[in-house]
Amino acid sequence: FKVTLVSTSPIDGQKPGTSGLRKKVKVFKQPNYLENFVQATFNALTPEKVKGATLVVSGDGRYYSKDAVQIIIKMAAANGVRRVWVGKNTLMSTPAVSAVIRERSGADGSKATGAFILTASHNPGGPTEDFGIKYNMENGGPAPESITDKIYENTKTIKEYPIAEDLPNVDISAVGVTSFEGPEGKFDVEVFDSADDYVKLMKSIFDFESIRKLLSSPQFTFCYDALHGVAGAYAHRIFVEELGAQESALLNCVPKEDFGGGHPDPNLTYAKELVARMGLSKSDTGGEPPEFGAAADGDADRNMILGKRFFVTPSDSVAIIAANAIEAIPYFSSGLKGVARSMPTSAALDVVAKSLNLKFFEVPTGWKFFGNLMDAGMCSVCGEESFGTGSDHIREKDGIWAVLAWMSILAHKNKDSIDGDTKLVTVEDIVRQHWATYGRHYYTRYDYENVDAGKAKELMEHLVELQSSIPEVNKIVKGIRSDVANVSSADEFEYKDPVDGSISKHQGIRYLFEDGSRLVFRLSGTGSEGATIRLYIEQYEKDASKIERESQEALSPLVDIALKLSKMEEFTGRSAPTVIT
Ligand code: VG1
Ligand code: CO
Repeated sequence: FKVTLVSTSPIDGQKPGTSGLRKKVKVFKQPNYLENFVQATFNALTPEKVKGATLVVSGDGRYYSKDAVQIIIKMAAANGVRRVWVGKNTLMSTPAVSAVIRERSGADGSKATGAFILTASHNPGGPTEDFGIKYNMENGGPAPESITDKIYENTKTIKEYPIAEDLPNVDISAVGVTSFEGPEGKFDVEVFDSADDYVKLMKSIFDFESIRKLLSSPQFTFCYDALHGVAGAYAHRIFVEELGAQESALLNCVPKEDFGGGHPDPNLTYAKELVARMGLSKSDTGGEPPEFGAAADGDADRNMILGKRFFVTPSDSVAIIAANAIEAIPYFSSGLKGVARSMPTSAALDVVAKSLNLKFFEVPTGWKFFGNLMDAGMCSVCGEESFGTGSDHIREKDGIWAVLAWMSILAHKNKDSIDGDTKLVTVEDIVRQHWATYGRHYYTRYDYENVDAGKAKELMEHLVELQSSIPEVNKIVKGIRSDVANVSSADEFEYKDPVDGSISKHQGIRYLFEDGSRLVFRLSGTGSEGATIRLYIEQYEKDASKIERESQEALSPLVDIALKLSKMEEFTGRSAPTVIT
């Protein structure tokens, strides 16, 4: 193939957000839009990560992925990349990409040093919906801010990019290697099924035999909903073939370019079918719900964990996994190096860390901040309130890992009773037992999606301004509800990375109450249009007689305060959030 140099000019708005660049497909389809961003990324990397390197290019298979893969292959070839690894039909979950970078060796011993992940995660897909791209580094984790800042700077000055225009499109539906000869030598594209690598990794972490036994018990029933995301490409292999679950346990497990028209976000609002099956919706499906249910997002890095008629908050989930990991999961049997959560995630994990005497870290929202801690051997288990849970087996959150972690805990708790007629220890039992031991963190998140960006900014500014006088804040708070604790401090969260010393500012506005309650306000960094305001509300209850309340009811005084303090309706014109999780 030949290399052509195409001249281009900068395009506005290519700043990567919390997890890469996410825009409407029609934006990505503009001339040079994808090309500029890809070249800006190549130019942000050190030369040896490009010339002669091995790169992974794949994603959740959403609409436009097939075109994008071919463009990136041609640009990689022209930039002197030695080989590109592609998942069959462009499919590779975000955690699988991370695993492939870390674990996979090519036939000649080659290792990948980075990846372009093509996904907009939990955002809907299709011609009128979202596409996205992000770059992951040699450790398998998302590019740190130092790199994403450089990428953004490069998008503002880009003048040209090289591309191998005459390189024929590679058939990505067939496994195998295609070789080309370019000006700088050989260039290979290898298409493979990443499920093999991923299954192998999961088997090295969990005791599949004990999970198999759990699944074979007639008392234990299970349901997994991939919401037509890429998790479906792994679910059959793992849950049915390896662990013996019934085919009927899999819902929406055929990956689709448009996620079947749905919103591939595993929460109580969007995972409707699963929620109904689990007996958690008004339109109950009738039959007896399964004992355990779980769902994934588009790129399979998120998870929702459900018991029969029971919802596990993601903040509780990571705390419960951390509390049980050493006993229930072989990978952790020698101990946890530390645990970490994102700032808005509830403090349930903090309580576990304290009681087990574990190192603990609070980082800004977004998985990229956990990677440094893990690389430095300081963190084993981490999670976010946004249905993300994971460990240092890779450098991304991992939806299927979380399900296997819960299955392992269930298997462990039931190891003596599974064959007999002792009553099954359920998901709900495990959570209630956890609350009884550690106290309960009532928690909810209100999302105001697609609000006017200017108004959202004003609301945030208003909240920052208020923070200059805590007595004034308390006067307002007491005027709204006299039955809540005082606000003891308020700030904008700032993080200093303990490994590299880098500082991330403006990571969310916090109001901290004397009794441990918190209100947090953030603007989302993953939307593709307008602004999304996220409001996180949390209240800690240690008193065992008060841990059984209904969450929205327990939190209603704090919700009231948050809405009035922020003048939510005044600024946004919204009387209710779009989504409550
Ligand atoms: C959201 C979540 C954050 C998560 C991020 C990426 O970001 O809040 O916790 O890490 O999505 O998840 P934001 O900036 O919109 O609040 V995913 O599954 O999109 O890779
Ligand atoms: Co995701």
